[in-house]
Amino acid sequence: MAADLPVPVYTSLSDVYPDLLLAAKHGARFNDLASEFESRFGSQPAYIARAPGRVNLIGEHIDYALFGVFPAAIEQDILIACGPRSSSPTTPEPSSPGTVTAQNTFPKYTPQTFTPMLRVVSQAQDQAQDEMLDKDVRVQDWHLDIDKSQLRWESYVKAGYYGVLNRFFTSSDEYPVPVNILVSGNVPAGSGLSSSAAMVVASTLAFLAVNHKLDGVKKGALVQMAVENEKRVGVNSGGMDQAASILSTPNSALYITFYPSLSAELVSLPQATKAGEGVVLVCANSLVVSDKVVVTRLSRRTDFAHFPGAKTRYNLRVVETLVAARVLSRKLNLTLPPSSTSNKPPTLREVLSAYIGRPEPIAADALKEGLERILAEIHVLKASALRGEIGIVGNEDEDEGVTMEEMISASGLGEDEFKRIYLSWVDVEATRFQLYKRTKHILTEALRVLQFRELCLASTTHSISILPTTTSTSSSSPPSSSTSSSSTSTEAFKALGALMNASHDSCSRLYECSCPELDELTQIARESGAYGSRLTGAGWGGCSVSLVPESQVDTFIAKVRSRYPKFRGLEGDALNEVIFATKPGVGAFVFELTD
Ligand code: NG1
Repeated sequence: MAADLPVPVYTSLSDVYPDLLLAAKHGARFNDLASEFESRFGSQPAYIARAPGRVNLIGEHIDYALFGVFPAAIEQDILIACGPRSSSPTTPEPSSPGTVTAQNTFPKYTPQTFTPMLRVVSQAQDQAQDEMLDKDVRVQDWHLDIDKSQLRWESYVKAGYYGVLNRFFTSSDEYPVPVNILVSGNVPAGSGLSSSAAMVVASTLAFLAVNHKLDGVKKGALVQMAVENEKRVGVNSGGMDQAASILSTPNSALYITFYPSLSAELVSLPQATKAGEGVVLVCANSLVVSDKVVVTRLSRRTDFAHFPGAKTRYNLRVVETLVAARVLSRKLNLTLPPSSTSNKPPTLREVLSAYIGRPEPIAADALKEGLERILAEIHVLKASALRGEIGIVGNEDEDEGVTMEEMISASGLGEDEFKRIYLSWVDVEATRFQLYKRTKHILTEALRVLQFRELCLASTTHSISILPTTTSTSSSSPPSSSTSSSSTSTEAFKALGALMNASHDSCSRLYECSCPELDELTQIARESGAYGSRLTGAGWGGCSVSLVPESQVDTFIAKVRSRYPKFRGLEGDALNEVIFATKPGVGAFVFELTD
């Protein structure tokens, strides 16, 4: 299983990119970074850690409801060159162990120097540790100041370092080396392509490598570390972004599930039946900055007051879907596991589990069937139904939602308890809460992800499990969808495209996480030859992803460029930065420089 594979360390890029053109292109980037490092720090870097961004093909806003998602690594990545810092006239020996001098090739990110501090753990912990641990184990932990109230580029570097320090430098006679690092990369920031996860993964890898701690570190363990590390920046990330960055392999997407535990499966997109009939993913940046991005980068739990989008966007959706899960379980008389009823509110995935009534892990076919059945019952969440009005009015788009009072009453909780469970950790603002529309999006989107996976499996016949998996993700069971394995690849691509389009429409109409520009961009993409097009990531701005016939990429990009107003007049690199083709790419690795 790939989770058990070691993190790859290469000394030649042709081992990573067998395609000569690709190897040459990336070789030039690695060389440039190494030369720049040498000119800034006076010596060659020892390693370059590399972690890609990701695009989510389908499965939006359902990871926090614990439903499976379908991302893939993109070619764009973050590179971190690093080397132990030795004394020289320009860089005198630092006084403290583990001091980091961090620079970025982008001039707007100013150089930073920071030193981790050893902090004595509390008395109680101290005693407990004394009893449990050998004398030579440190009863202090490492601390780095990470400012969660601002977006600072070095916070992501520190987040990666933090985990390495506290996991690998626990012995009292071992200290991290002083390090120089130089960060570069081409994952567009704040566009839904997970530049932050790529930064944290690359940083974690760089500090492991430069401290000679990479031996024996497996990919699965690195995912867990990177998820924990990213939380240091205040992101309660579900693991989608880090798993995609680390576990991806070329030409495969990942089906990642979170319940009952994190698991991932490699699934290839359908292969072309004839040469030249394959597909690529085209990412296009709407050039609208998502307000949400700022918010989740800081924290989903604190400090929202000064980011107005938080109250009405991402965090509001999280609250609406959690409350909807409780109300639905009550309306359907479901018994939820005790663990999910008190301080940890149940998610819609847990409600579905109780509804299906089988022990977890539940296989994909049973999940699909359960989703189809429960969808026929969610009208109980409509505002009119919750108010007990006779004769349900309006279609789903017109459901007006419920007031705070109506929502509390539907939850069956007292006001204080409701606020403690659902609102004490987040600040949201709405006059109406949309329980029905949000639930309909989440459940139909979860179904679309399963259908998408099935279509891919039908045309590729096998999948590989790469983390400890549930039976639902490790099976290679034949799909039961209407597309048979004898379908042509074009039919499969059309069916995948239709699911992507339906996903976007649901995001736009039911989840209301699109924006006029993303709606326009995806519409233009569909009219310019894409099999399907949708927003990717949180939405409210950022990127779209389109499934495009490989042979038509240039025409497609030219058409989108001429029609999407914000792209008009862009040429060369400026255009390549906002719209680019990518295929599921290779996951994170370390490049070791040899003399
Ligand atoms: P982006 O904004 O693309 O990083 C965010 C969340 C994901 C997921 C998507 C919506 C973070 C770090 N990531 O993605 O977990 O919820 O929105 O599908 O907040």
